[in-house]
Amino acid sequence: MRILVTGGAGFIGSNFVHHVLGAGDHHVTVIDKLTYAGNRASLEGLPASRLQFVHGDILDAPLVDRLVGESEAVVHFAAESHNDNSLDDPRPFVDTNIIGTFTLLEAVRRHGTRFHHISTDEVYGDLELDDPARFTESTPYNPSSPYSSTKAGSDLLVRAWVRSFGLRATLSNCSNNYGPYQHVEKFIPRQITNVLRGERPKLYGAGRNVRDWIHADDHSAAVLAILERGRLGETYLIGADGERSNREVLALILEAMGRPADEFDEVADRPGHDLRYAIDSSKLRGELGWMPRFADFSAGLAATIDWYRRNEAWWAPQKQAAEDRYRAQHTARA
Ligand code: NAD
Ligand code: TDX
Repeated sequence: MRILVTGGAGFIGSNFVHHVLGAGDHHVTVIDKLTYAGNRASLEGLPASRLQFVHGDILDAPLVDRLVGESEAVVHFAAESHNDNSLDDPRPFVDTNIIGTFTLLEAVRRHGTRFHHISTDEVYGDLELDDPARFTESTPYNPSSPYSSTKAGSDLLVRAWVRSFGLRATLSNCSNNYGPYQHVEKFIPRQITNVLRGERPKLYGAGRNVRDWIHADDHSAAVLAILERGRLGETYLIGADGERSNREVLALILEAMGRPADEFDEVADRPGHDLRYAIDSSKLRGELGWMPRFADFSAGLAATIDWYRRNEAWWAPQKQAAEDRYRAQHTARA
């Protein structure tokens, strides 16, 4: 299959490209704007005969139309993805996540191309810590942040294009990913690289917030299964039963890296910080037989720590800029 992958130089997009090119004889074209979050180095070492890289913006309608016309399927990862940045400056989130998705949908509609939309569990808002409920495909949308509201908006556009125009599309909403190639602004790589640089990890507030962690390669396998065998028009939730508080995750990182358990700072909390996310992925497992391979979170985390140790040349150029952004955000909010 000839697959157009948007945002393929980002964290999950690049993991997906590695997964797809390793899983069969698919051909992948990546379109990526190479924002601060995109990195061509994340696609190094892949077979050049089956991978084409196009440096471009998903808001560029003529370019998108041409690339969609050359593809049999589109998998849409490109987004502004970081909640903290969306609190600072929401505009790029509206542009890329909403108008960018609209631009793709219109091209896919013209060409009749199969489309898979990548989204997040954050569209459902948050849960109480002691709530036995988990998100399902029928949980009402209730996003909290500029990031999650623009992702919710993009999901609704896809659903409307399916209903109104008969688009051949599927959607997936996944929980928090971890693994190689994740930008150092995000929680797990930020703390790992802080420790590697001799700096103290930063926990927002008391660290009680719970995230439902899944390895990016398990996310990729689920997306490929939905692309190949999912029912058109359907939404699938992707999660690996990985609920942990931020404090627990940080304790695991410190332990795995041989640092004292109290060697971190509690810093100002994120405004509007969602308390807990939790995914019920029974539909995906039951219909498509998908199961996570990285069932042991501590082992997956240890492998991820090892990856950041071995790949300092990949992350070091972005570390200072990411920490400078955090400093500016904290000063602006103080
Ligand atoms: P990321 O920020 O690491 O990567 C985003 C990529 O999109 C970058 O390579 C960037 O250059 C590119 N991009 C941004 N704007 C663009 C534009 N206008 N045109 C073309 N390319 C553009 O993000 P990520 O964490 O890999 O997330 C990928 C997708 O998965 C997003 O849609 C996100 O909402 C979703 N998602 C992420 C998680 C998570 O835990 N990170 C969980 C569930 C869903
Ligand atoms: O330094 C930090 N300290 C800290 O305690 C950072 C960067 C984060 N946190 C907390 C905030 C969250 O509770 O850790 C948790 C995870 O934070 P992020 O890595 O920023 O992820 P989150 O806001 O949960 O969103 C992620 O998962 C869902 C992705 O960034 C989104 O793109 C995805 O949709």
